[in-house]
Formats: sequence, C-alpha cells, structure tokens
Amino acid sequence: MRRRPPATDPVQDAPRVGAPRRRAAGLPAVARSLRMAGEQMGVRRTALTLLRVNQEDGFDCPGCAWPEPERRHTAEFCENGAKAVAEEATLRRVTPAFFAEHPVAGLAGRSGHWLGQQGRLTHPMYLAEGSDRYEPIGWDEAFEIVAGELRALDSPGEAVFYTSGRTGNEAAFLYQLLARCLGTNNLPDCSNLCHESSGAALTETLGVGKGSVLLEDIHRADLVIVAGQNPGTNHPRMLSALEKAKRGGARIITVNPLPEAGLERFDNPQTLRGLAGSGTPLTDLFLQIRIGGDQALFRELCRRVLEAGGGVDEAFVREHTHGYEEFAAAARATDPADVLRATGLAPADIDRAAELVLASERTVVCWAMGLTQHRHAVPTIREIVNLLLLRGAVGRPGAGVCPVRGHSNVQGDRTMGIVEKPSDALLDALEAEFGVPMPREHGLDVVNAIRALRDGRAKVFFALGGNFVAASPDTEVTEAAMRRARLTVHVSTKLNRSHCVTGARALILPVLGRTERDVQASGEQFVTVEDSMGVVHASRGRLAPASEHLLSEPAVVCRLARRALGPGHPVPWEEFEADYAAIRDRIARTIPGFAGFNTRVARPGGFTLPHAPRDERRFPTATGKANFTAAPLTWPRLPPGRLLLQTLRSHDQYNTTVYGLDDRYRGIRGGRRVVLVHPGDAAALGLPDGSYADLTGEWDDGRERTAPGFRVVHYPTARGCAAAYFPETNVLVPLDATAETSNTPASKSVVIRLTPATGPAGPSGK
Ligand SMILES: Nc1nc2c(c(=O)[nH]1)N[C@H]1C(S)=C(S)[C@@H](COP(=O)(O)OP(=O)(O)OC[C@H]3O[C@@H](n4cnc5c(=O)[nH]c(N)nc54)[C@H](O)[C@@H]3O)O[C@H]1N2
Ligand SMILES: Nc1nc2c(c(=O)[nH]1)N[C@H]1C(S)=C(S)[C@@H](COP(=O)(O)OP(=O)(O)OC[C@H]3O[C@@H](n4cnc5c(=O)[nH]c(N)nc54)[C@H](O)[C@@H]3O)O[C@H]1N2
Ligand SMILES: [Mo]
Repeated sequence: MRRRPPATDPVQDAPRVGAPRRRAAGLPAVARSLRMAGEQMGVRRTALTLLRVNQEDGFDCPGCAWPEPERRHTAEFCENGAKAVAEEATLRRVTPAFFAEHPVAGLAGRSGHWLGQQGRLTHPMYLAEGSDRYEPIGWDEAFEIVAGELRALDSPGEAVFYTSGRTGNEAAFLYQLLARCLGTNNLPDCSNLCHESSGAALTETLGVGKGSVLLEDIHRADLVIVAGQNPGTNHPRMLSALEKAKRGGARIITVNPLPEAGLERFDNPQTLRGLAGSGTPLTDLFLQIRIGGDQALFRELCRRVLEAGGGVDEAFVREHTHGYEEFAAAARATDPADVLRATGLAPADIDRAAELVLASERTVVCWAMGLTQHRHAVPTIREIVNLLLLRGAVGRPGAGVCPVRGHSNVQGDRTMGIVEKPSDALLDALEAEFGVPMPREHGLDVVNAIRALRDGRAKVFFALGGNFVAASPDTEVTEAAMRRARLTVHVSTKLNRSHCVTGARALILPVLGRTERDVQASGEQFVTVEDSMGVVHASRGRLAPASEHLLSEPAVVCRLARRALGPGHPVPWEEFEADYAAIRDRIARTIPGFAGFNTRVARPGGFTLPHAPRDERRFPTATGKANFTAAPLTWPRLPPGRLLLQTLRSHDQYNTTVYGLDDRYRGIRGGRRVVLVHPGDAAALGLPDGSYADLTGEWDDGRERTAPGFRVVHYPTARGCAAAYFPETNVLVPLDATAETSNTPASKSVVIRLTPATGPAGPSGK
C-alpha cells in the first residue's frame, strides 16, 4: 500500500488564530497523534510501531532526549514522539521516478513541509555537475565519488563532517574516527546550534558538560525551576516527571516570556485523571521575563541568598568551591534597578521567587534553548550554577543542573567524540587503540564551517543526518556558502532543503531509521543511545526497511572509510560493519565510562554513565573545585521602536521537519508565517491583529535581512519581545551574532523592526 502525499504546496500560508490554550496533552493529544500516524502509515502499522517506542526490547523514540522512567508505561511516548515516529515509518516513498519528475530548482522552490511530506528516500541519488536532476547511482560508485573528492583536496581540513543528533553511538564513534583518520577535527554538529552554551558553562564551572541530575532527582526535588523551555511541545514526557514532583510536594517556577500551555496545566494522557479529569496545575510562580533577562534574574536570586541569614551552604562552599569571595562581592553589588530593567518583572514576583529558593532544600534548574541561544548564554548558565552552588544544590539527591537536550542522541554523539575541539585524552586513546596518528589542530564548528565554505577554505561538505542549510543561521549566507562547495553529501532518511541547495556535485545517501530492522553479516544488530541524563541503552528497530537499497549509518561510514582510506588500513572497518558489538568493544576501550559496554548494555534499561559532581561531589575543573564565576551583568538593549525576536518551534514541527501547519497550544492553525507581538507593542507600531508585516533584522554589519509577509498575532508575550517560527526566520539571524565562548547562533535574540506589509508571502517564503 502506497500512501500518496499531497500533490502541491498549500496554496497559501493562511494562519487562523484563536485563543491560546492553558493546558497540554489529554485526549486531544492522543487523538491528534493517532490521526497523524494513521495518515502516514495506516492503523495496523501505527499500533504495532507505537507500542515499541521506548520499550526495553524496542527502539528509542527519535523525538527528544528525555529519559525513560524505570517502570515503563505500555504507551511510553507522547503526541510529538508519535509524530516523529510516523514521519519516519511513513509508507510514502521518494523514488528515482520522483527525482526524474522534479528538477532540483523546482524542489528548491518548495516548502520544507512539502519536501518532508513526500516520504522516505529509497535510492542513493547523484546530482552531476551542471545537471538539473538527481539520478540513481550505485553505492560503490557513490563512495568512489566522495573518496575521489577527498583525495583531490589540498589538505584534509578542506572537508567538513557534520552530524545531527539522531545518529546512534556506534555510527558516531566510527564517523569521528573516520574524520580523524583522514586528518581533520572538522566535526561540527547540531550541538553547536543547540546546547553548546550549556556544555561550555558547565565544563568550566562543574568540570562535566552534562546535566547532574537523574530522573529520580526531578521526582524528589522540592523546587524545580524551568527556564527557557517549552516542554509541552518539545519534551512532553517531562511533564509526567514534573507532575510526579508536584504530587510529592514540589513547587515549580516557570521563567519564560511566553505563557506555555503544558507548564500551566498538564492532563497526563497515561492516567484516567489526565484523560477525563481536571489534570494537574504545574506552575506555582510564572515569571514572564523579557527575552535575555535571565542572567539578571539568577544574579538577583544569588544576591537574595547572600543577603538572607543562613541562605548560603557554607560548608559546601568552603569544601567544594572556588571563587566565592569575588563572586559574592559582584553579586552584592548588583543594582536592583538593573534587574528590573533587564527582566521586566514586578518586584513582588522576584521576592516570591527568592522566598521559594530560600525555602527549598532540593532545587533543580531545567533549561533549554530559551537560555542557550543568546549572545550572553554562557554567563547566563554560569549564573544558574552560581545559585545552585550557593545553596549546595549540586551532587545532592533531588538537586542539580538539568540542561534538557534536544535530539535523542545529541549527548551520546558528543560522548562518542563528535567534537571539533577534542581533548588530548580522547586523541591519545584513539591513537593508542588504533595505531593511527590523530590530528591535533582543532576543527570547525557550525558557524566556522559556514565561513570556511563561504570563503572557499572548505570544499567538501558531508552530513550524517540533519538539515544543515535550513537549521543554520543567516539562510542566504549559508545557502551561498553551500553552493560554493565542490561536493555536498547528505546521509538522510527524508528529503529536505539541504538536498536542494547543493555544491557543484551532490549525493543523497538514504539510510535506515531507528524504527527499522538492521541486519548485517553477523545477524540482526541494535544500536545504543544516551539520553539527556547520561543513561545509555539499546535501541532496536523492528519494521522492514523502507527500501531494499538502504544501508545503515554504521555501514555507510565503514564503506566510505574503506574507499577513502584504502585497503590495509589499521582500523577493521569491515569487521565493524558486520558486527556492531565489535564497535562497542572499541568504545569500551577508548571512551571513559564504557568499560564492559556490551555486557552492561544488554541489561534492560541499560546503564548510567559516571558523573563526578553528581556521584561524588568531585569537580574535575581547572581548579579542582566547583567554580563560581563573576561575569558582568548583561542583557540585550533595544533601540526605540524595535523588538527582540526569538525564533522557536511550533507544536507541529521537529526542528526543520514540519509535520503540519498548526500550533495548537498557541491557538494558531493552518499557517506558520506568524509573528507573536504584545498587543501594547503592536499598537505602538500601528499593527492591528491580523495585519501583515515584514520582519527586518538589524545587525551591525549593515546588511538588511528581511523575512516578508508575516501575519501579526496579538499575543501575551513579555513587552518588547516577539516570537516567530524557525526555520522561516533563520534568514534574520546573522552568522556573526553568536554566543561568546560557545559560538552558538543567538537565535533567541534578534533585533528586528516590523514594517506593515500588504499581505502574506508565498509558501516558500519568497
Ligand atoms: N516536538 C518537538 N520536540 C523537540 C524538538 C522539536 O522541534 N519538536 N526539537 C528538539 C530539540 S533539537 C531541542 S534543542 C529541544 C528544544 O526545546 P525548547 O528549548 O523548548 O524549544 P524552543 O521552541 O526553541 O523553545 C524555547 C522556549 O524558551 C522560551 N524563551 C525564549 N527566549 C527566552 C529567554 O530569553 N528567556 C527565557 N527564560 N525563556 C526564553 C520560549 O518562549 C520557549 O518557550 O526540543 C527537542 N524536542
Ligand atoms: N533559528 C533557529 N535555528 C535553529 C534553532 C532555533 O531554535 N532557532 N534550533 C537549533 C537546534 S536546537 C538544532 S538541534 C538544530 C537542528 O539541526 P539538524 O539536526 O541539522 O536538523 P533536523 O531538522 O533535526 O534534521 C532533519 C533531517 O534529518 C534527517 N534524518 C531524520 N532521521 C534520520 C536518521 O535516523 N538518520 C539520518 N541520517 N538522517 C535522519 C532527515 O533527512 C530530516 O530531514 O537546528 C538549530 N537551528
Ligand atoms: Mo537542539
């Protein structure tokens, strides 16, 4: 049975707007997920597939990195996990006939939504230089093209190897090994666009760039602060954990410029109460902060703790920390007027937040993109650490830092060595294990890779998953940069914009997804992933592959390696392809925390990686202690008449994959080109609700960046702030506007002006 996708783009992006919701999940979520899944894969396949999600003998949900609870529910997935699964397990196919029908230029004029709706890629496809269409190609020939272009480079540093965080540990380990055997650390990955700021801040202050809590810590916390995160859409299973904490008596503070539905009230679809009853109110205190005001908020909370008698955990500070005096002096000097300006909060709300913090013995702070994608993201996250250190709330049950990761294995990919700035320890271990010299010069992250492509310093771009062109900032600059490449290669499951904006030659290499059975020479394989809390476990697909021509991701890397590195290479690529256990044996010998990998991952639920601050209050930083940091207080300043735009996700998308045109909880249907503006700001700008505006980015390079034709939605966001969806607005994010230290694009603080427009833009936004 072939399911037909819609034949044309929606004629017009025509958003209809109603009132935002105050509650998330419940029956509408269940109904919605089953309907979307049913459209893509039929009723029987839907039931069979969804029951395997996140079960011990099943596959890891490709949706998000939120961990699975120990006692799993038979339906351990959420509405948006179901959509992610349906998107992959769809019965629609993109075959060579499709490519024969659609020239690349035509595909480039389509929306991302339309491209994704066409179905799964079935054959390796090649776009020859000067040709206007992709044609089918054999795998061997495809690998020879890549190997040939790699050989033709003047230096290995002219190749870039991107990874998106869905890649399993085994493929990720092989991929970084391949890049390094070729002689480069050019391993940008989606982390660079995502939680890099968290990694940078946590490594410096705590010594480990990962979260310090486990799921049971959330359950046991007495205060959870959720800042810069929309879990109702992006981590729906997190709401169950917050609900559990609440039932144990925890308080929840939400810090967000938008009132997000799931955080107000949650109807747990796994319980009768949630399906039929009134659900659980989650947020006790909503701090409707101005975009970018979080460092000031956390600094002020630190000041309150310092001022309150007995607020500081002095024994912890003495024994485990460094830099207290300097930090305390800086925090005491904070001007409360600055805090009010930066946050836009009412003094009474800050008082209440301080009370809750001081009353808490076990505080967890969770955050995501609302904190990481600002120019001062790293000092902002360091400020969270300062607060928790003052309270002794690290390395104690029920307390700690919780950066909530995005892609389901983005944390694992980093653990496996997908890092452009590797430690010497990693390179030494790889050298000792494989006897191949490893390059020591640091490589390119995402933003620097775009610069290198733009300037002709990089010529081959290879992507293991993802949609680099659409996910990256400054769309026009990025697209022009990609077009300069000699060769662009995408290892993908679905068609996306990155296949349409190519180098002189291009390849699409189609692979198995998480849901599919992976059989190699030694038999059926599984892969492993690491969740947001450092738990590593197996993922095994059961569905028949979407096409007989697909390879697995590990197989693609191994075969390319054999071509590119030649016969007799010391790394046993052939053996790795045949048996992933052989890869895990090498991971066990080279990556800390993985000793006995094959045995430990065979246990149901997998195993938890060690984390020195969490497990033993040991802080492997430069000072050997947990570091307080005293950065100057920073917040975005807006010229008059301008707004600060955050680019965020709707309820019907997974990053650049657009499942549908609704954002149910925000009351928006049938369109994505909307800009949410406070009614007071909109009135001042002369923009009635329902009118249209062009968004123009302002940045000090003098270049005008415009995204035309957005419907203005009067929305209760914080004053001075606006919100619109990514990737439609990536065109507005300047390549050079990045976070200090982490170099992550500041996608949540783009200074824009709104000018009235006559009407909507076309479906592709042009
Ligand atoms: N269904 C679904 N699930 C996903 C994804 C998806 O696209 N769809 N993406 C995955 C990935 S890769 C990631 S990284 C995560 C992303 O998960 P989120 O970080 O939740 O994603 P965003 O939509 O970017 O939401 C950012 C939130 O931060 C708030 N915010 C913006 N600016 C500020 C600020 O300055 N201060 C504060 N306090 N808040 C602010 C916004 O209002 C919004 O609620 O989700 C993952 N899970
Ligand atoms: N303006 C703005 N830009 C942003 C963000 C933002 O908030 N605002 N968020 C950023 C964040 S947090 C992230 S993580 C990045 C995401 O950046 P990416 O990870 O590069 O983008 P995705 O949209 O997740 O990638 C989707 C594509 O992955 C491929 N794919 C899906 N599953 C598989 C698989 O199993 N294997 C392989 N090989 N391919 C697969 C499909 O072809 C699909 O089209 O975007 C970033 N960009
Ligand atoms: Mo992400």
